[in-house]
Amino acid sequence: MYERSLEEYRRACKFLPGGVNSPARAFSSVKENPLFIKKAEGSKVYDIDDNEYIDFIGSWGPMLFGHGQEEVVTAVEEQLEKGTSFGAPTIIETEMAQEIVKLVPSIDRVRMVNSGTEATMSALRLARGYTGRDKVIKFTGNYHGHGDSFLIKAGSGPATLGLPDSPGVPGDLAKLTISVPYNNKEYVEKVFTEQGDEIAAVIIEPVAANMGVVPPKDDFLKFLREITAANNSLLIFDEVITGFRLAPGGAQEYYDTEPDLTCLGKIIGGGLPVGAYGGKQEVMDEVAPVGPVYQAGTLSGNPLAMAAGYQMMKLVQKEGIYEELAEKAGQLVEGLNEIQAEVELPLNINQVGSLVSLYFTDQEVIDYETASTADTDLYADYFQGMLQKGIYLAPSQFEAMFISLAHSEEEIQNTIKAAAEVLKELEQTI
Ligand code: HOZ
Repeated sequence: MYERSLEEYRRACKFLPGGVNSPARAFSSVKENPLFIKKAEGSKVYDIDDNEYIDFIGSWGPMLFGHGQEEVVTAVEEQLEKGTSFGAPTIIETEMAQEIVKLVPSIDRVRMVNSGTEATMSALRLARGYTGRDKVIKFTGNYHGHGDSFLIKAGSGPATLGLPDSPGVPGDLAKLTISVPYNNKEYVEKVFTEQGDEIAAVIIEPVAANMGVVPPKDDFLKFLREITAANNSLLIFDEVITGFRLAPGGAQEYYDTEPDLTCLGKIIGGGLPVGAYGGKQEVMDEVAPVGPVYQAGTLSGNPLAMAAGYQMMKLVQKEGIYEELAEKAGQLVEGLNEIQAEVELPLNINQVGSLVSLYFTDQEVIDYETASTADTDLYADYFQGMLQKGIYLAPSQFEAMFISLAHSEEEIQNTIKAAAEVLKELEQTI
């Protein structure tokens, strides 16, 4: 079924570390070899063995409207004719920025970069430059890309591979990152009481989506807003996943809490490499060339990425799309809940908007500690069973399911049916 993918994987391993360009793509934790994808369309991906799958990875988030969205493809094609990169200002950068500023109220000025990692690294440098402080609070199991200051108790690939702290991160730098349990106010308060005047920023995924999906507790984000303001620290929302996924204004609109800085990526590029960070003018004016905090990039604001992103910014303003996304995800979750009631398996489901996680644990998942109680072997079996039935899930218990507008009701029902069969088979094995 996956012969050609296996062949290509073996060849890739001779030239690429682990055969992949990002560890999250390796299927090691689900005891499989990665599929090599040849094309994608709407809600589907197709591998080089000609297998067709309903795709719930969606390129790890950007494909809010499914693959090959018409306006996005046309805009990229048109831009290709004109040139792929100039290393000079273009009008489309301003237009894109203007849309972001319009949609995300906490952003007055935005700087385009090339990835979510670059956005978070740059936002932290800016927070350090602006406050004149060095320490940062992050949350255990949150993943902010692979910048040195963030590979401390990180979720996503590091959690999947059991490498939450990476060698190569200088110990002296790692000491400046204080890792705190997600959703734990007392812990945050304690850190601020002891070291408040040294904290440049608190960075958070406002909905954690790199240890599976974990919503913030009731007023946790508002609490962070208050405690950072009281201590003259900045609040950074890493909205690389949640930006334009939960609402046009992201998680900050969804939870009505404004950060000082916001990091974006994924959806704002419609599948092209892009990232961005932005915030209030007073803070963003510290960035070069206006201010002294240096950050730059040859391909920043790349015209192809901006052309795609601009169309995405227009599309997310269509009436009713977020309701439709949540409804689709709700149908999936309703189906999974029904299965959960029927099978004797430790299962827990989290959903926020179009982000869903099925955890193999009987504990409510509220942070990394509870997420870690999930049985990753059971997830691996579930993943393999679903794959055989044509459902392409993230190859890790600690990643989200991304529902898109391209998923039809029939595909959602087929996914539920497949999950029921796989989970009932799994029940027999434990
Ligand atoms: N943030 C994504 C995983 N949660 C990125 C995928 C990758 O690291 O390749």
